[in-house]
Amino acid sequence: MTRMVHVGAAQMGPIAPDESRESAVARMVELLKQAKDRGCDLVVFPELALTTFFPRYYEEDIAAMDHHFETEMPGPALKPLFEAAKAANIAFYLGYAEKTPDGHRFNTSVLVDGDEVIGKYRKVHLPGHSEFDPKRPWQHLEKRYFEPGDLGFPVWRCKNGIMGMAICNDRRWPETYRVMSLKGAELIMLGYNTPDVNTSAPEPNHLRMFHNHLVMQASAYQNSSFVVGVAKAGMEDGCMLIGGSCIIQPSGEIVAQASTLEDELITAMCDLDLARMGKETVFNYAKHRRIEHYGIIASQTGVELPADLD
Ligand code: ING
Repeated sequence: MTRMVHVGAAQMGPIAPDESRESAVARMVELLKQAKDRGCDLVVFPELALTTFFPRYYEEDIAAMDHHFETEMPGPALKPLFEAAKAANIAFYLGYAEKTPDGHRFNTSVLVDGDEVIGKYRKVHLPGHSEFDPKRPWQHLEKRYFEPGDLGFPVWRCKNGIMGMAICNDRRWPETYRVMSLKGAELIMLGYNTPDVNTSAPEPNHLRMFHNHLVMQASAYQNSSFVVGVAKAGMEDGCMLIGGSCIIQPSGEIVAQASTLEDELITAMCDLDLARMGKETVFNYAKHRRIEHYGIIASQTGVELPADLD
């Protein structure tokens, strides 16, 4: 029996700083309705899908950003989304800002199936900086508002497959996908908010989208899994965020890609057994990996020149 999953990538356009959660949720419910009409089984929403990308603003007291955080999942404003997904028998990925009861703040995603939260992930790779940087046109203060994720890279069974989650900058780090594919992941889903301009160093603009797809396509191939990348896109309070949401198959080919910078659903029928060929041949880890040579990947953080390098 083939294991087909009809996947939807629900890209969202800008969320204004003063836009309510109810408004963002209503937009997501509309995208879910479109997904239901197309027969989707799974829908992936963006990173921080309930609010504007608030790490672009500096606050001396980070508690001033607490209105952007969820203290429970689902909170009251989220109920329509959970109910619509359950009624449509659609599992979904939701990115949001999480504040735990003991006061820890994470950039988080949940995997929800049948209105149950079956999985939670907290963003490990936080880009940007923690203090105000006057040189930047916009701040990127994820290291100020969030702690690094403390859950590792878990995977879960969902819709007859083994699925994993990541968030935005995580997609640029090969370790993210490798840990999950070493646990059997066949589909890795992630949301992103990626400014169109690199505020940390001059970079030709075309590279933003090139790197966006490069890292997800290469990682889909090198880990023989589907990768679903979903943007919060468009001009948010004067800051342009790239689109380019896509569904990528284990060959590394993009099978569906968004064409707008707005709320847009793209879908693809994904045969999870397509991941099997790579896992059993070219990327048969058990047969081909030589871990005796990989040690410093996990034991060394930064670059250290070998002693014999003069
Ligand atoms: N955004 C960006 C991302 O990784 C970034 C930050 C962009 C870092 C480009 C490096 C280069 O897509 C988030 N939210 O991580």
